[in-house]
Amino acid sequence: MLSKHFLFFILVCNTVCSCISYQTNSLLFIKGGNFLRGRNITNRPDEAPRHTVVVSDFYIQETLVTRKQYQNFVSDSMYKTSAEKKGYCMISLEGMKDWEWEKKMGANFLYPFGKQSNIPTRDDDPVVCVSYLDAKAYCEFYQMRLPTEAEWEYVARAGGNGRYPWGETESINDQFFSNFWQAESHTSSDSKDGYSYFSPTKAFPSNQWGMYDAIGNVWQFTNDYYDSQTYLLAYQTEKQSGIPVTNPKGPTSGTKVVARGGSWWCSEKTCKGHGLFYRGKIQKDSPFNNNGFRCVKDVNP
Ligand SMILES: [Ca+2]
Repeated sequence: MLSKHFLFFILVCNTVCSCISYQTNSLLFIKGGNFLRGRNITNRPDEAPRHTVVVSDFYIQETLVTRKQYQNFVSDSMYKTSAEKKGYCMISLEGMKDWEWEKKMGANFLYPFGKQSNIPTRDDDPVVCVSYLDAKAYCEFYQMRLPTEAEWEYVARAGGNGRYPWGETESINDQFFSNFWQAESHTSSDSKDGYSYFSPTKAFPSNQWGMYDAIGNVWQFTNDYYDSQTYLLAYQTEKQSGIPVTNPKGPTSGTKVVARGGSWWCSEKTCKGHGLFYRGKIQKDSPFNNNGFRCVKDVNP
């Protein structure tokens, strides 16, 4: 299946967006095509039924936006993030209960565990403690946008139809391909994949289309409002017209947006959402220390 697709690696800031003042991470050119979205056997109705989705050509950032890149954006734009406005970020830490969160005062994208934390962070970690609004502002500043839910999944799947880009299991022969949580609960961590918290954006191999952290590490904001009926409506449209939905953008309004892919906080035991089927949803101005993003760019803006 992969041979049907063309992947061009673009060193983009020299060729596509030379107007950008700070270099963002490289863009992958994604040749449009179609993929099967959703699954019919699931206990989550918003993942069904399975249907075909068509997307056009676009570019997508090969890695998640890093903390350093976001810091450059803030320096250049004087932008103030949701966490800075609110005075806190919602954080999780090793030792917490599985669904526990802490409203950490003073935590923001520069201090994703709070200012007194001694947990090390790196410039090439994905930026976290940013909201959807913060992610959208970043992308637009660099003449890009957030991916639609369909665009994100098309690239993350890289031609596959399973739960993960590489198959149906999180690891193969104890080799891990993404950053999730392996322990039975969050009260302890065995970090089999090498990281208790988020990992540098190229710590794990890319998927077959060159996308790093296709899933895992941090949830990824999409530009689509969440609607539990999105898949059902697309399926019905295709059934009635005989034509699959093309470049779907989700509802025109809503209270929450879609985030996909799961994060370092997710495990098989405590967050069955990690993988390529689960559709996360979050308030537009909510910052968490396991949410991040990447941007896309239209071929013909
Ligand atoms: Ca991990």
